[in-house]
Amino acid sequence: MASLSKLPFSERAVAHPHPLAKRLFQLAETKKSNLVISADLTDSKSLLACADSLGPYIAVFKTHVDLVSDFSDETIQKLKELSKKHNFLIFEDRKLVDIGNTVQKQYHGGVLRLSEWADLVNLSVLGGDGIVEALDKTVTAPDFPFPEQRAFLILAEMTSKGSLATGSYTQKCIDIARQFPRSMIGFVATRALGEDQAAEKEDFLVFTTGVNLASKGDKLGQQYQTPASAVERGADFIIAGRGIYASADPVEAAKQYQAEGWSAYLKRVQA
Ligand code: S5P
Repeated sequence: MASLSKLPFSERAVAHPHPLAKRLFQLAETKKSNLVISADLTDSKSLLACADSLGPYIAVFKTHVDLVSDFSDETIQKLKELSKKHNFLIFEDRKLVDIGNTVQKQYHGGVLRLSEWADLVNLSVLGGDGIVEALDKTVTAPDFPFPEQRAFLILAEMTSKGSLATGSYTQKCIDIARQFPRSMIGFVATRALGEDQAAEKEDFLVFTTGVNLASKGDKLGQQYQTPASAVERGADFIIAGRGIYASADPVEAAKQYQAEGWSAYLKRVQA
């Protein structure tokens, strides 16, 4: 079958079985943005100011709320309001990795109450598929308060030097995701995954981190590519952090990443 990443988001929105994926494709198309800001800021005021100023240019706002020193219910309340105001999804980059019973409690309840506000959360399958089954059960339970409004991404590759998430591990991520289409909608990866073996109607979303226009990497092992190269390799959504929020003019930088990411996407779907 034709590679799904060559189809426009509008068509993928119609065909996708998961309501949250549909919503994301639609809002990306409306805003002409496949940009995710990785807002790794360490206080609520900066985090919320970032969401408000960059909100018009992004499809998804990615958080690490455990970095936020004064994180509180109010932070979340305000972030949710901004996600409505600017029409973006919230992705908590929590990288859940534990036995099923533990992650259920970390995701639904606990101090972070992720299920109440994070449209997307990612996880690692280091411990096998029990974590996936547990989270799938949580969000598909008849009494889950946000039915079909929550989904997960599997961390199938990493951008850091020496990453062990390669080869058969990455393949296993694809195999596991295929078993849980009601909750696993895609991957954090550096390229399109599984398309060569894709089953009819399968459409995993690919989020690619390590995107930066000005740098090739940092001193702690991070490795970067540009928005265009990420999209050419199969990224549907590009994730940029310091390249935007640490630049001299974050709004201008966000506009530039948005424009480059979107034009690379258009080039891909029009090829
Ligand atoms: O492989 C990965 C996966 C993730 S989620 N490499 C990454 O860098 N990340 C995250 O993306 C990382 O935790 C950080 O939040 C962001 C990259 O930030 P930047 O400032 O280097 O763009």
